[in-house]
Amino acid sequence: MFPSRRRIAVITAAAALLLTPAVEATVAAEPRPTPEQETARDTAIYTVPNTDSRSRTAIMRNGALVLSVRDGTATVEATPQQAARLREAGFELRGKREITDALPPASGNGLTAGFPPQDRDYHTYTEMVAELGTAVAEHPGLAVQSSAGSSAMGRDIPVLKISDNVTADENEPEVLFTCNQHAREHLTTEMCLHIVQRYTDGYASDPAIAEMVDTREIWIVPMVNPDGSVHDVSGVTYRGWRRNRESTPTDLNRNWGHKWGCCGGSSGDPNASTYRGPAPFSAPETSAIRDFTDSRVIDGEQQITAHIDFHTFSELVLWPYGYTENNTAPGMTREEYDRFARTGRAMAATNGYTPQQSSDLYVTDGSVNDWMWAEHDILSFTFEMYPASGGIEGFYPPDEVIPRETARNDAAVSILLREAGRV
Ligand code: 0X9
Ligand code: CA
Ligand code: CA
Ligand code: CA
Ligand code: ZN
Repeated sequence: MFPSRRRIAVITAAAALLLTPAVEATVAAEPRPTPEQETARDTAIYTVPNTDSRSRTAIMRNGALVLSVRDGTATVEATPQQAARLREAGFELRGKREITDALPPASGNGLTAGFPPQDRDYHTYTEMVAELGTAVAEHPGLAVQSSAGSSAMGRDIPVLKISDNVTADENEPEVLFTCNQHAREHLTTEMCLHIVQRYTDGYASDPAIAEMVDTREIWIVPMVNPDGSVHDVSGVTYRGWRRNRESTPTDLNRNWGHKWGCCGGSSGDPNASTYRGPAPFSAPETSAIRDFTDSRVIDGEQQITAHIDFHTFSELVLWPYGYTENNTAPGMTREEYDRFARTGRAMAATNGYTPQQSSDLYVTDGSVNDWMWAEHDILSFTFEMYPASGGIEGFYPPDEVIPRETARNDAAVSILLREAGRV
């Protein structure tokens, strides 16, 4: 069923492009980051041996970014200033590789956006929208599209709902999947589209899928950060872009409102890739998902009980809190922590990822999971997808891995849907 769907989607997307030739250019006219902010241009990748969660948090506090960790050796992305600060602080930075030398070729020219021919199975923003349209057209009784709001540059942020009696709001546990908060993490958009496909195309033939669709309401946001995602694929190489595209770009996963900026887990430097923004929810993309989530409070009760925010990469299952290394904290009892750990470990046992509290990696404040849990008691996880480790190329695995690496999370997603019913 998928190949024909894919063909239809490609045709629809092509038609959409023909009909609206100036869309990218018009939309792109709004906020303009400064030239230095166009690419992660002057950043380089290093390895730093013998790190632990404390020292990785110190690395992040300097505005640098830990991309992955293997046996204590961290792969770190840093500007020259950040690298100098880290060395002054006593870190050993090895094996410098300029990011511009490592970014794989894309096919854009700054105005048009798209994946290069060898990565054509990845969906651009336009193709993602077409794919959702196809899912609704093929399954009008199971799927409805709505909007969470608009990005900084005015792009719609689509939300797909999947359930039986989908146009009605039934009294069923609701589950949220979000993808692509970080622009360059394109495999996550494919993960969300895979979930769409699995719970629509799979309904007629798979009784376990049908049971979940009948007893849950599933919300899917394939691209939380459409501007960043389009920007990342609009150059002659991939740009290694992480943040949104406000005039001063914000790291969306440091912009959420619980304990925002509290604990050295984000940066106040507008040039840092973990810049938290000027205020909690200052970014239109985070405030759109916040408003959508708030809108699921009905008669004083949040309907969404479970959530996964997909990222790449490192093959991890992470749970809150991210802002503190303590397991328990205000709003997180021992029992609640144990439920996170138990569910996280059960999911990780199915996909081979490493399960841990998110601050075991490094401290993050203003992340989505902390807000979802603290504000709404939503069982909220981060999945860091394939690959397990690597440098900047880890964000750009060949499109051949998409089917395997998205299906790899099927059992984990099933576990979360089941757990969502235990409240
Ligand atoms: O730093 C992040 O935002 C995530 N890693 S990434 O390499 N994709 O940027 C990890 C976030 C995990 N933190 C929490 N869930 N609190
Ligand atoms: Ca390929
Ligand atoms: Ca239903
Ligand atoms: Ca409902
Ligand atoms: Zn990410």
